[in-house]
Amino acid sequence: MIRSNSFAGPVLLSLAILVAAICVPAQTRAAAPATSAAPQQVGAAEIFARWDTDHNKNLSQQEFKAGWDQVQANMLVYKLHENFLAMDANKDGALEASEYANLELVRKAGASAPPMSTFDADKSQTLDFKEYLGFVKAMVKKP
Ligand SMILES: [Ca+2]
Ligand SMILES: [Ca+2]
Ligand SMILES: [Ca+2]
Repeated sequence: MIRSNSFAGPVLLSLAILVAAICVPAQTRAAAPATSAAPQQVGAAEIFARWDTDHNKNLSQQEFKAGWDQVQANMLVYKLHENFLAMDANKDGALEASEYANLELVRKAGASAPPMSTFDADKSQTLDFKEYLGFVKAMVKKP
């Protein structure tokens, strides 16, 4: 039973589903010492417990925000990864110059877009996902 303040209820439940979908629960599963029955259910209760960092069975606004921010961050990485895969036209797991040039952020920036080499940390002439994240971070940073 979740009977805390306004945040709980259906919102939390849909969040739980969202989080369960995003986070591969490998770590949590390894940590949990095999609770007899359903081993792979990441339920609302578990999410709640994870977010309730001071374990008072109540989500403070701060705890909620921290948890929510995490979800947002996960979502963002998830979306960026989808975008990365979509832009990887030849499906080799990296973006080369021609694919880089097609990125929306690059096209929008036009002539002022930094060359791909700026973000190619390992000088492979391609951007892997990690380098791509660096690129996105740099490009969306508001001046
Ligand atoms: Ca709490
Ligand atoms: Ca590619
Ligand atoms: Ca690279």
